[in-house]
Amino acid sequence: MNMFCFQCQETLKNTGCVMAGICGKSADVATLQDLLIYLLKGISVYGEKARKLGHNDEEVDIFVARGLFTTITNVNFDTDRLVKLIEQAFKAREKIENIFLNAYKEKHGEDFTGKLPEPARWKSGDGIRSYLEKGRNVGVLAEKNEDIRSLKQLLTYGLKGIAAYADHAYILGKKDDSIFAFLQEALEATTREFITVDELVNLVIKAGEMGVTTMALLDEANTSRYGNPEPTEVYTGTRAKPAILISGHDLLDMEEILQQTAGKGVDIYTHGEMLPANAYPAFKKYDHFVGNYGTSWFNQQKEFDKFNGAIIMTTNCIQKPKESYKNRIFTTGLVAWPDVAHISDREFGKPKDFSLVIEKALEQGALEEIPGKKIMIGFARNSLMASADKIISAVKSGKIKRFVVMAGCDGRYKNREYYTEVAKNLPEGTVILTAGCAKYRYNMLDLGDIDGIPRVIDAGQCNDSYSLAYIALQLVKAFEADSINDLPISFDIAWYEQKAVTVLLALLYLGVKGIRLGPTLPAFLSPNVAKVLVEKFDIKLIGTVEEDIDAMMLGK
Ligand code: SF4
Ligand code: SF3
Repeated sequence: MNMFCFQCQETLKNTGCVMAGICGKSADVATLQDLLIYLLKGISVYGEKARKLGHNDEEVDIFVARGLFTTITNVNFDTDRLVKLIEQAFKAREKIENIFLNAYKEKHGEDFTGKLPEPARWKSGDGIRSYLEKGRNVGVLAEKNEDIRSLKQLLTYGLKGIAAYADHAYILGKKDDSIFAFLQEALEATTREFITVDELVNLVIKAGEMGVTTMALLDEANTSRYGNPEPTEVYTGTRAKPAILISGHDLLDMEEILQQTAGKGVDIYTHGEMLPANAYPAFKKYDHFVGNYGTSWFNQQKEFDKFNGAIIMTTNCIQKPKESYKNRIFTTGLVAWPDVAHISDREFGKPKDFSLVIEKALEQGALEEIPGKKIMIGFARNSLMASADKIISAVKSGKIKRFVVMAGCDGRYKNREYYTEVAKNLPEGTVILTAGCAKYRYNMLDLGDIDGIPRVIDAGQCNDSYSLAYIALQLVKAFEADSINDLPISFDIAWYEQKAVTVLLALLYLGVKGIRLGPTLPAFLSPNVAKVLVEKFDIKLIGTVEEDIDAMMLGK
């Protein structure tokens, strides 16, 4: 075994990647990521203690969040960058250790002499060799108790999603200290030798609560800066002009690229999870913002190969670039692939400099013109609320019989055809609510509308699942129901990476029962932990299309 990782839905044989990742992650990258997480735990040991004494350090707080985000599936594949992050982690640990020790001495009048867990103490030899050696012993399997391991990983993956959303909000100038505090409280808890199953379950539910808080914060960050998404028809073809394709979730990158390309004769298209950018008023005003090209992440090799322009990846999910486009794809932010040009971070108060990407787009010349259809997007919280009366009366009159939430991620395997078939075969009177890249399984189908309400309501990125939860809670009020479970809503969620774990935990925290999850249950759920989730929340694995549709229509 060279490595062990089972954090995503496509893990080898639904047990764990052991030689290299199915995602393309090398054993070294996986091992360095394990060491980085280990050091983040060490930082959090001090961070949590310092906070209890009224101290924290914002640089350390955001470093912990970014460290977690870096290890999400399909973000960072570059050993050099991970080595740098590990070096920074040692520095951050030292910084927060000193803050804690000083605060302790100030409060107690003596030095701290308590015992600290190993991640807070371990010192390395220099360089990658010693990192790899240590990383091999501190990964997932270091925890021997299967159920504790399962809960610790479920918690850690929930934290990764929270961290990613918190970082997106932070980049846009919004922060909430309770989120940073929780990331460190929970990471510290995973270092405790005698932590119980109950304590971990409570932390997992709290991660769901913090997931809601963080998605709400990001929603506020996005909408306060770019306006509320509006129902928008998005063109999916291409025009014969030089162009840049933007993928990922980072809206500030989107904004800056639109600004820097204005009047340069370069068109802008979104890909994957950037599609929702087309619905924001602040972006729609640009004439050179043409629409969306392509589908979800796993099709990128095929789709980028055919897209003749420059491409930029702002968050996950990057795949191994093919030679045909390796010289015209760029990464930025936390995304990294060895030997792929990287656009550096912002210097304080200044935008990123995307001129290399723009030059590349111009150098490439015009795209081939390919006609495409138009798809409707932009049904986030605000625009859904604007149609609330219409939706409520359609439910009361029986025209809408059921909502099916089909949010989450897309993935490469054939069993995901299930979601296309469910969408195609749901009876009239059903409305699909979606967010995340899962939508690409059915957003090109012509499913029509119900009195002007589209049968696929697309709220946006995976973090915009917040809008779906928000609207469900508004319907609870409108129908004077006791909970979401009393509404005609079913949940048929697709997961792939760790942000979807956060969304799932958020739904559990909101009390949603009977969620269908697929295309497989997470490999990191031990039989006992899976049993708890089934007993407490009635979570179920997807079945056949027919059985599931019949059951959902009966509210089961
Ligand atoms: Fe395997 Fe997924 Fe981990 Fe990649 S992220 S190594 S595919 S489990
Ligand atoms: Fe998709 Fe990667 Fe999860 Fe944000 S782009 S949903 S998989």
